[in-house]
Amino acid sequence: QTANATGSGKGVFVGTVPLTTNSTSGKYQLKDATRGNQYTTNLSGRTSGNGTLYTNSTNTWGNGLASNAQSAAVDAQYGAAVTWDFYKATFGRNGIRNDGVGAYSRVHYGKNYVNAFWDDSCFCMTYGDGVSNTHPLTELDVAGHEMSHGVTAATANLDYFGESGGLNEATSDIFGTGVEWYANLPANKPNYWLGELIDINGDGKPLRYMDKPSKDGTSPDSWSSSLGNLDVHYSSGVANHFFYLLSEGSGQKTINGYSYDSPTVGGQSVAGIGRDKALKVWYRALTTYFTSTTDYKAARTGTLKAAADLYGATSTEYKQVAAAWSAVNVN
Ligand code: ASN
Ligand code: ZN
Repeated sequence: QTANATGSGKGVFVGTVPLTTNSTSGKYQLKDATRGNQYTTNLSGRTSGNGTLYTNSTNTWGNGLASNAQSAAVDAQYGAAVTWDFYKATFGRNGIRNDGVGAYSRVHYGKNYVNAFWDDSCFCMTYGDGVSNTHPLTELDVAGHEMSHGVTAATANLDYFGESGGLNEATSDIFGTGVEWYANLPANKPNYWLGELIDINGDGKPLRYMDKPSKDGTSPDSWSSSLGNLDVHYSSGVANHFFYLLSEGSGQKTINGYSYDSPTVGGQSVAGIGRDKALKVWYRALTTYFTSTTDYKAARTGTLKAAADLYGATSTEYKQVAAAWSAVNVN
């Protein structure tokens, strides 16, 4: 006899959150039958295999410290749950493949592994424990980023190199950030930066900045003809910047306690249409117009078509999509 139960977890980054779990023969499993049976396993430092499903005698998980092996699992399981809810609530999408099937998460991958990744072949995401095995990569925007690679694979399937690769990466950053805003956790105030809590470079700084990608020291703020030569995690910056501008508009802003000063090409001004509409434009473009070989020029065309479908070809939304692309030199 298996039943849904409401537990409570304390993650490394999410703080204290509710978790839907399985109650079965006197114990609990970190598995969520209300969201496609998504579950989380412990790899205990291994780099292969499915890992061991987390079980517990009580329905209270983790203690917020990375030294407790359940804490990163709470982040991962909660991240998968909120990502599921974000796609459902924002786009009406029923899971990564829109088929109601959940993905699973594996934590404690390898030793001192400073990355996280999605793998379509296992339909799962995997998190390392970071430097000294004490900085797990389980932040919410990372979870949303990795799961969104699964959505891209199931839809436009953007090739993971050149400009299409940058658009693939940006899609994961855009929806990963969308997940963070959707969850709106006190322990993880939403913002337009990626990985701001995980200290991935050991300097306390975020991994990427959507408002001004060049703040990472490498990503360009606007398009040039050599963009496609960059690693996809840098060529993504131009689309991330487009998304920030379309959501919030150009100029100096303080949002939720975070300060942004987003540069634009030629001083092009952009009036933000709000994050929710910007997300819907990107999602419709991804699922309707983008293909494996879409480049930045085609992304402009595809998002304009999406905006015309959603809001009309004479709408403010349509005009601001055009303005935001022009502001990052995509014409
Ligand atoms: N964490 C990285 C990403 O999702 C892994 C990779 O390089 N593909 O982009
Ligand atoms: Zn990625």
